[in-house]
Amino acid sequence: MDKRRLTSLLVMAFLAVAGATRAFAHGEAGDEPFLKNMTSAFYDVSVSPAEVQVGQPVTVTGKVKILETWPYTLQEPGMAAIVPVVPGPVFALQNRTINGQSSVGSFFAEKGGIYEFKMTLLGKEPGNWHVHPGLAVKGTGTLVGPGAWVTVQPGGTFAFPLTLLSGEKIDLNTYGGSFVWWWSFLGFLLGVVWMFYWTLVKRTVTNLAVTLQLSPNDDAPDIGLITPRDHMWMNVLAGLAIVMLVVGWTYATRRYPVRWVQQTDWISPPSLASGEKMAEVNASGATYDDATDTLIIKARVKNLLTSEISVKQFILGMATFVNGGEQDQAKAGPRDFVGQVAVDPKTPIAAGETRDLTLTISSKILSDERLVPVRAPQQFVAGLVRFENARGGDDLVTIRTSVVPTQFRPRYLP
Ligand SMILES: [Cu+2]
Repeated sequence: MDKRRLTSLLVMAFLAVAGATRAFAHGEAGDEPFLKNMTSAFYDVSVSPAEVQVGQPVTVTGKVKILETWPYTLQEPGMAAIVPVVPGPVFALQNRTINGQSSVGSFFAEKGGIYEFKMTLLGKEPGNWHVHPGLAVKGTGTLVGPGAWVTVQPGGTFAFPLTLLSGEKIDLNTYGGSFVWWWSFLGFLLGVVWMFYWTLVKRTVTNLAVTLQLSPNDDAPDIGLITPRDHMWMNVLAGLAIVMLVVGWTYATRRYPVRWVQQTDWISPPSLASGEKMAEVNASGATYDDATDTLIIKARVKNLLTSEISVKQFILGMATFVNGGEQDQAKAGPRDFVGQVAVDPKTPIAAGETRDLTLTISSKILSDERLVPVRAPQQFVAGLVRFENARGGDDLVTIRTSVVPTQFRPRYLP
């Protein structure tokens, strides 16, 4: 490579690094829209407090429903786990419950299931981190819920005390750490000696022009390439490696006579009902204006109760749109993922009444989080309409409808 090309490459690499602005969030918008809105709906999510010291807990609570509209192109959900989605091991998961049951590992999940979760995370690394709950589904991947920023302040100390089955109390954060480090280092040392022996002292690698002249099985001791002395030293290194293995096995067997294979703890969480059945909803179509981020859904709602009900929220993937003002929105979840839905007509739906409703959502969240498909062969949105009755009870009804785009935002060209 000539000097000019090298210089321009270096300049480009520098610009790429220097020009990068601080990355917000961590790619939650990256998934295809159908992966968010057709698979699941997260709601009532809370991440608190927003600021802790190292070693202190952050609690993530909320609910997720695996929608009945789960795309047929994906493997059926059967096994899942609620996981914290954070940038790297900056928190440690201390505790997790699904529908009130302690969940060390995964759980058996099903379409239509509602899973109420609670996770306790301990701050490990100081910094400002975006914390999401996620639903990791076997065969599909992790579906990300709404996130909130949490600042972990330096100053505290991180510890993870644990009692083993034997009754021994350990700190998981440091347990066995120095042994693992030094033992690995010993193996590394053997490798380094071998590597330096053949690259610094011998001419095998450094003088490729010479070694290439020889046939593969020629040691060429006459020109001093691989001598009987080299064979002897290599046998010593191989012997040391075997000694290390035998010492390791013997030590492990004598020191830890009780060994148990790593356990998988799967649970079937108790099922959670979505509440009293209040309404039947038939969505008859939707339009999406890409230029103004406006989604309009038409639906026919039948009130099944003997008292009036009203639409409280519309939940779309990781976002919640609230039929209410600032106060109601602040309570609905992490603020960046909460918007407003306008319901027309506004009045509550009377007992037994069937009414045609128009839900209008005009929000940047739709395009920022890519919740509505605009350039896909299947243009669907699915979500939960949340009804509330006069006594504060609620019901979530899954709807699915096709979306017709009314305007496209220009792409590629300014
Ligand atoms: Cu994020």
